[in-house]
Amino acid sequence: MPPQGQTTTSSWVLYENDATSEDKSVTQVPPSAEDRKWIIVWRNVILMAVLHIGGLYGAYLFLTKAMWTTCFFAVFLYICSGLGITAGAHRLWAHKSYKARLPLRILLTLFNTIAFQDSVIDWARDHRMHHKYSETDADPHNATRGFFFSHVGWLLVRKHPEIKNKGHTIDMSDLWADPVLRFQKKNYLLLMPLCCFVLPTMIPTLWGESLWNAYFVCALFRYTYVLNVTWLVNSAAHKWGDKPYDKDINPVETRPVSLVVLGEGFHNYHHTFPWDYKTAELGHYSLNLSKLFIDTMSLLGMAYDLKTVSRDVIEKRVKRTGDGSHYLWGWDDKD
Ligand code: ST9
Ligand code: ZN
Ligand code: ZN
Repeated sequence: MPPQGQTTTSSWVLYENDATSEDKSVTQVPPSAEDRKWIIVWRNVILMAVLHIGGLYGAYLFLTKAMWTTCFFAVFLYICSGLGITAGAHRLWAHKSYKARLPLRILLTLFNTIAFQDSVIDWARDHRMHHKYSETDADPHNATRGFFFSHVGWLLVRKHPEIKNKGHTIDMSDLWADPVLRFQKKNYLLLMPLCCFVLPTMIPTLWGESLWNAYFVCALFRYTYVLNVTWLVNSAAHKWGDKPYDKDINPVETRPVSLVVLGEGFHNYHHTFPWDYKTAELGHYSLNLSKLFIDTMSLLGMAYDLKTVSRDVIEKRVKRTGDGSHYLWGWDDKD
């Protein structure tokens, strides 16, 4: 059952197809200037350090010693677990930018558990806070606290009290209503180690790989890699790039990031129109594998009610708040 305080209604518009709503009142709270306390959680610091050392060693084995089938499997797990975050936790559950039938919800929950970024319900709660209170103390990875904090530092310290103070304004009742997500959350401490570490280590032994190589390549390297590219959306994509849709916010468009995060690097667009299932205006498949996945699922009848934004609405917004880098001002309309 949802914990108390998680079922309040709110008027936020982050996942509704409310293309006319450009009410920024909820996102324009000025960043707090107070000095923030860093209450370091040493257990997390040590685990992250050990994970990254193991991940780097796994990268070395990936490049030098592992069987090609093992490397292929690691890339396969990267794509699957990545989709569990992009097409699952992010576009389906945090933003409700499309709807999914039960088999797809089960598949995406499995993929999401391989990614080990905590349960979908916890992930989506933080992410809804990130959009609603963007770049303030109530944003869990507030990018105004610097690159390191928004990348990984926020997972190494206690959360700012504002997150807990304002947390009750986020309605999570829709996700608590999904039995698949309730099952994942309830059994997370059993399912996550199995999906993220144990099975990725066991499966490559079927084609003769050593447990050692399989563990470091398919579990530690693949997991560390996916974590870091995901975190780039919070750090780099809030820092370096163009702002064709809204020059008054920090999120930017970054194609290099988009390539490795399966289409999630068009972050200025995404923060301007969060309910678009493409998380990008154009959504060319080469830079947006998640869109290819959702479109394929839609053809198979597994995904439906895909939300998007009309070109007219985008153009008006670009002209009103863009920084002038949009192709409407001469940029070549190609990916
Ligand atoms: C990870 C997540 O890495 C990464 C997320 C990235 C998001 C990116 C988004 C960008 C867009 C999408 C792009 C995708 C691209 C993907 C590409 C793939 C190829 N609202 O947390 P606690 C309250 S996870 C409301 O313990 P502490 C609540 O009452 C990595 N309330 O705070 C809560 O209790 P409960 C693996 C909230 O003690 C209570 O506070 N995981 C909210 O300060 C306590 O919460 C880890 O490393 C909220 N948002 O601890 C675990 N939040 O939960 C790391 C909290 O019972 N985390 N409350 O309701 C931790 O250890 C701890 O959370 C902590 C803070 C130490 C960081
Ligand atoms: Zn963001
Ligand atoms: Zn989002």
